[in-house]
Amino acid sequence: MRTVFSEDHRLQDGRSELIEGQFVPVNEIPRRAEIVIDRVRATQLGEVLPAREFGLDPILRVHDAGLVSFLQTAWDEWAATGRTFDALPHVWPVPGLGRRLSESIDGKLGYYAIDAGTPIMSGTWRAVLASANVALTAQKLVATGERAAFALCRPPGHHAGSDFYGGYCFLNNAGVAAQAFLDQGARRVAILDVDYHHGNGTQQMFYARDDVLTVSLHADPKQEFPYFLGYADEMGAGVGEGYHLNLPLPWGTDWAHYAEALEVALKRIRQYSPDALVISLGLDTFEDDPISRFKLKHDDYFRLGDRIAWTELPTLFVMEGGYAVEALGVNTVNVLMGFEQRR
Ligand code: 6XA
Ligand code: ZN
Repeated sequence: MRTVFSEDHRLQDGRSELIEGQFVPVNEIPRRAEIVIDRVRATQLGEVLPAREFGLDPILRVHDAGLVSFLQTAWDEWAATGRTFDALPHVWPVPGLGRRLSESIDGKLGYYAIDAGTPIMSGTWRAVLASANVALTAQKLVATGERAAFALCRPPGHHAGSDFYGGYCFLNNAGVAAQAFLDQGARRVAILDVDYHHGNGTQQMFYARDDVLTVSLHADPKQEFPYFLGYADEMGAGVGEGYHLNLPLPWGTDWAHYAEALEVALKRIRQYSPDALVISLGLDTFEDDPISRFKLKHDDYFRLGDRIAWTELPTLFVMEGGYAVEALGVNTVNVLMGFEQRR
């Protein structure tokens, strides 16, 4: 399987995020992608390709133009006020406060962000655009006949919706790629999100559609970020009703319990009979992940890859979360190797 990677990910290098009432060093660090690409190269998974450029059109197929232009100019607007620290919001338009787009950068940050954990700095836009291009480059490999490809995206994407960003995500790389499959002739695409956190952005952007099936296994939002979405009773709206499946799982979930939910997910995907499968590949289900509470082990990731290959679908893997950094390369490549060994 070939991997697509861009060095520009390093331009997203935040200083701090708000967790449990404190500003702490960010978890979503450049080293994450470096350790994964090192492991890809060490294991000879396959060739590593650079990202091609696709412009804004494929991004604007699923994202609001206002969000995209905000992300392009946010740092400059922030820096123009004389600030040198990363840009973070501190006030949000909850329903009782109305929803006007302020002229102030502070108003804009709150308008588009869902949290105070997703810093914007001078290189953010370049890193974000490169990450989407990584996904689109790998998508093209699969669309043109490769059985599978790995988009080593950073920053991740699954919390970013059509018109909001957050949860370390700015543009929804998996969503952009899914739409690209459709625009290149696919009739149906499934997205399976195995990140520890619910892929709220992915669900939101396709919620009223039946041409993209979204299936997510994640920590129960009763207990975990993003708290407001990812419940089992969210099944889609309008023609999308029945095309969105959430399988929330409790803290402490190990492979035995995870695997049961995974079978439900994979059967639903097979029944849908998509032309392509996009995997939102988060590895924060690992037992040593510092911000998560599932109990998957190194070898379980081979099993995960093997089960995904069982669908026999053209498959695009898109990197999402995972913060046990030293284990991230091994765990990621274990999934991809498990997939390769089955086919
Ligand atoms: C709250 C945690 C953000 C979750 C990021 C993630 N600051 N999403 O890994 O998949
Ligand atoms: Zn996650």
